[in-house]
Order: sequence, then C-alpha cells, then structure tokens
Amino acid sequence: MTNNYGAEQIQVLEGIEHVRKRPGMYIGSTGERGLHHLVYEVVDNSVDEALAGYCKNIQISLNPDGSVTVVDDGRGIPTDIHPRTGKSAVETVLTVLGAGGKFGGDSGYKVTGGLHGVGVSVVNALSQWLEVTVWRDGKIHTQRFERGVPATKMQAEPGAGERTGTSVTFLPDPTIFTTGTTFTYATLSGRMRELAFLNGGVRITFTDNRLELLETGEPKVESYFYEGGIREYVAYMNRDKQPLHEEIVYVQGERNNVQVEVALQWSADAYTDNLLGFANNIRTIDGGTHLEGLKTVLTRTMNSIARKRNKLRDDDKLAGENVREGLTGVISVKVPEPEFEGQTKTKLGNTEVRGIVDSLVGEVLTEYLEFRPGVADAIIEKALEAYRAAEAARKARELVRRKSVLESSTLPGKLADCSSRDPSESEIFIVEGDSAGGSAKQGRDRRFQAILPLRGKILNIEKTDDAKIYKNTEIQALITALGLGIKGEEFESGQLRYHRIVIMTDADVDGAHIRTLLLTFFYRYQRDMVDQGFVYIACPPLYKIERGRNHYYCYSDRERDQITSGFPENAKYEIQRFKGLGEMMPQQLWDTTMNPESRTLKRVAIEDAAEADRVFTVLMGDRVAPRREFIETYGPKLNLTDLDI
Ligand code: 0RA
Repeated sequence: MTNNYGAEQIQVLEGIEHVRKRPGMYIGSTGERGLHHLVYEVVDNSVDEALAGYCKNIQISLNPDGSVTVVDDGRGIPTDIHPRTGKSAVETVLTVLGAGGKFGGDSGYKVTGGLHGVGVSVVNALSQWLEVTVWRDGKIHTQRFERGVPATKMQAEPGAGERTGTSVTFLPDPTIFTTGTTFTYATLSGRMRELAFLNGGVRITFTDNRLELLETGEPKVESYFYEGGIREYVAYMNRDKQPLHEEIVYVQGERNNVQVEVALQWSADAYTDNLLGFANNIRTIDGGTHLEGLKTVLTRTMNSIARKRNKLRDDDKLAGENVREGLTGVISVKVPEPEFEGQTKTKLGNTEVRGIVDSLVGEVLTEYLEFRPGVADAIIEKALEAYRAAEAARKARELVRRKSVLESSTLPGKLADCSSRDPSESEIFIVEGDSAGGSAKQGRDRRFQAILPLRGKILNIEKTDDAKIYKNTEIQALITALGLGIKGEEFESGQLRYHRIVIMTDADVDGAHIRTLLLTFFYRYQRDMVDQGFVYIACPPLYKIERGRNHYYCYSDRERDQITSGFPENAKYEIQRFKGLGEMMPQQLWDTTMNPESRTLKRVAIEDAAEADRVFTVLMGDRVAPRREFIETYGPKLNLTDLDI
C-alpha cells in the first residue's frame, strides 16, 4: 500500500464529513424534498443503466424499518479492485464524491446532472447505514456502510448464476433531516410514474411494505410500464378530456448529441395549455430553452399551415397562446452537459437547445399535419376560436381598464385593507360571505391583515371565456385587491399587494367548493402565484369543547374524540360545533385561525402539475361523467392532501 492511499483515504473522509455538515449543498434541502431526493438519486443511477440499454426492471420498496431498497437488473456496479487504491469500484462509487460518472468515460454513460446526479456517495453519507448487493460475474457481492464509511469489506460469494444487477438499501440518518425520515407514498409514486413515462419500456415497480402505515394491512404494489413513453404521458393527462385528434403528435430526434422527444395533443374541452418540460429526466418547472424553442416553432408552424390552408385573413396572426389553447404536451430533452439556472436550478439554460428543438419539431410537425389535413383544420379552428375570444377579451379588458380595475387605483369597496404598504408583511384573508367577513374584520390585526369578503360562489373560470371573466364583479374585486395582472401573462410578484393570500372558508361542503373555485382561479389565472407559494389555506377549528374553566379547540373529529376520551368517566362538558366562521366570535377567530402565533396555515403547493391539472379539469370542467366518478372515488376523503396540491 502506498502513501498515496492514505492521502486519498483522508480525502474520502473529508468529503463525507462535508456532505454531512452541509447536506443542503448536495441535496437542496434537509426537509421533505431533500429526504425524497435520496431515493431519486439512487433510482436515477438505475435509470441511467436502463438508458444505456442494460436494464429493464427497477424495483423500489419502502421497508417496515424505514429503509428503502432500490433493485435493478442492469450490469451491476463494477466490483473489480483498483490496483492503486486497493478498493473495489463499488466502494469507490459509494464513498468518493462525484465518482459515479467517472466509470462512464466517453461511453456517454451518464446524462444526468444538475439537480440530481450528485452521486450515490451523497446518499450513503446521509444514511445511518447502507447495504449494497451486486450480482455480477456469477457472484453475489455485498458491503455495508455506516454514515458513509465502510463497516465491512466487500464480500463475494458464488451463487449469482446468470443474474446481474444492483441492489441498494439505505436508512436515512434522522440526525440530518429536519422534518423526520418518513417517506410519503404519493410523492414517490408520482415521481416513479413520471420516470416510467419519461423512459418508455422501463418497468418500475413501487411497493410500500410499511404495514403499520397502511390501512389495508397489506403491502401496496404499483407497477408502471409505458411502452409509448411520453405519448402515454400525454394520453394519461388527457384521459378525462375530449381530444381533437386521436393520434398523439410525436417527434423524436437527435442533433449535436442533444436528444429531443415531444408529444402533443389538443383537446376540445380545455382552454389553457399544459406543457411539461424535462431535461435529463428532471422536471424543469421554470422552463428554459427547450420550452422556448417548442413554443416558437408551434406558433410559426401553425401560422404557416393556417395561411397555406386559407384559414387566415391577411393581417390575422395567431398568437402563441391561441395556438396552445387546449394543448397538453411533454417535451423531454437529454443534453450531455446541462446547465440548470435559477434559484431552484429548474430552468434549462443551454442556448443550443432552442434551435435544435425548433428545427426538429418544425420539420416533423409540418409533415405530420400535411398528411392529416383533418387534424390540422381541427387545431387551426380551435386556435382561431381562441384568437377571436382573445380579441373579445381584449375589448372587454379595455373596458375594465377604463374603469381602472387592473390599474388598481380604486380598490374594491368591500375590501378592508391593512395599514401596512409592505407586501412582504401583509396578508389578505379571502372569506365567504358578509357575516364571516364581519367577524374577520373585527378579529384581525389591521396593521398587516386585510379582509376581502366574497359574495356567494365565484365564477368557475374553468368554464368561462376570458371576456366574461373580466366582467365579473367578484373576480374584478380579487384582481384589484390582490394587484394581479392579466390572465396568463407573466406574473410579477412585485405587483402583488400581499405575500400571503389566505383562503378562509367554512368547514362544510359549500366552503370546500368555494375553496376549489378560488384555487382554480389562482391556478388558471396566474399559476406562478401558486407555484411561488403565495397561496395559503386557513384551518379554522370545527369544535370547541368547554369543561369547567378549560376550553379546547379541535380541528378534526379525531382530535375531538381524543380530548373527550381523556376526560373522566362522567365528566360534564359541552361541545360546540362551528357551522360557519360567522358563528365564531371575532376574538375566537383571531385566537384559533388568524393569529400568526397560534394558527395553522397550509401552504398550497402543486407537487405534480399534471395531476393537479387533471384534478382541476375533472372537478371544474364541463364533462359530468368523469367528475361523478372522481367524486365517488375520492369524495368521502376529499381534502387537500388527497388532491395532492
Ligand atoms: C458504473 C459503471 C457501470 C455501471 C454502473 C456504474 C452502475 C451503477 C449503478 C447504480 C445502480 N445501479 C447501477 N448499475 C450500474 C458500467 C459497468 C460495465 O461496464 O459493465
């Protein structure tokens, strides 16, 4: 053993120590997101092996002890011993930062990067323990690590036969993660399904074996396998919509080592666009050059085809959003050296991608539609309708502007504004009806809390064209009070008058409906407002229990039962059920729901845009059958976590 070895060993230990000291630098956060990131990291390695053409099946299991196992049938991490370090390649991959990709050399093995792609060594360093098994060369190789450091040497035993592959099991270190180490099924299953869509032909099986967390007492198994890849993704997102064309438009190609895949389908009964972008399997929430290229080429191609087919008058020109109205699409690019920009590193920056997407999609889409004039006409008709509606909306908006609703010089009369003019400390509570509005106005802290009472149900913007939206008084009030821009236009948080927009509705069916209408409004009108985390939901109590001089507020039936079951046998107490916020005294409303010191607010986060889009379309759209089915399936437990938003 050389001196070099000792020096390298020290470097390895320092690396692990650094990951454990500054985990956020490697996995983004030490909360929920970072925790789940560990699983993605390991799965990404198996997906890379699949992309290289060597792996067909990936299995992810949540184990009863809190650990996770990821198994694949790829080639297995190499196990040969490096002559200089004396370490196996497996140990190197699992302990040396950034070693994962090195083995690829110029074979183009690794395409992941950016958000993920930090390497399994990071997962290892942040795990209480990790065990790896490699089936390779007829042998079963195993090794165990604790907090990133080898706890055993690699053992090799015969018995693998023909089997090849890798299994990694790890238990996240609870001293690292701030919000616990329990994995959320829906978060992981959503991502696994997404990966299966993005990598057509790979079978991903996801099993939850944490029986104590499962209602049925039986393991929950789901398997995702989509031969059609992103085509099936689009079909899945549109499964409750009415497509304008059966066959999904599909483009696949490669230029300058950049792989591009696009799937598109327009629906008759949708009025927004839902384009999802991915770069190297990472969801690019903030867009980037791939989406810019796609949008440009869609607008140009549809205008040119429309003109060729004599559908446009001389000075008519379809705008991008006209062409995209009712469009569901996925664009997935694989870039050898991705640049991820922005605060959350979810915007693709590589400028060359714009032109590559533009030219590849332009050629294929033009040809595709030349052979299918019926489809071309249906899409053009839809875009023209959007174009005319936009014209009408523009006129309606002008009207609105003249009345200065969007200029926000006159705030709506029923708004009880706060005295602060600093949006970052200001909140607005949107409440249902005047009586709740009254309690809230009296209960609030007027320095930083504003109240906007809405009358009855607001317009369902899912079913309304733009012209009507701007004429509606309740919507006008919302737009002006919040300082929103024009629907669908770039969202500028600088204009927002409050950085906490709190929906505070009654805890009954009507309240839930109004809440959904408001969420639909925010999501469809200026989705960035939701994505950037400005929208919240208040959690008012359902019951007040009074016993002697003590009183308790309960936020669920379970909490009520817990408290009353703790009382002695024949204790005397009274339970008051709050039927609406209006029934609460202003002081009660403050104490339980509005006081920042004691309240609970739920921040609305759209984890899975595709699912949210579908949920909103199903709940708020025109088609009755899917809605009935949805409500029957989820109705009894319809709450926010179930909606995954
Ligand atoms: C480095 C090189 C090779 C494969 C892998 C890593 C690999 C890593 C993981 C992690 C989970 N599953 C994996 N499968 C493979 C190439 C091996 C060769 O050339 O035979």
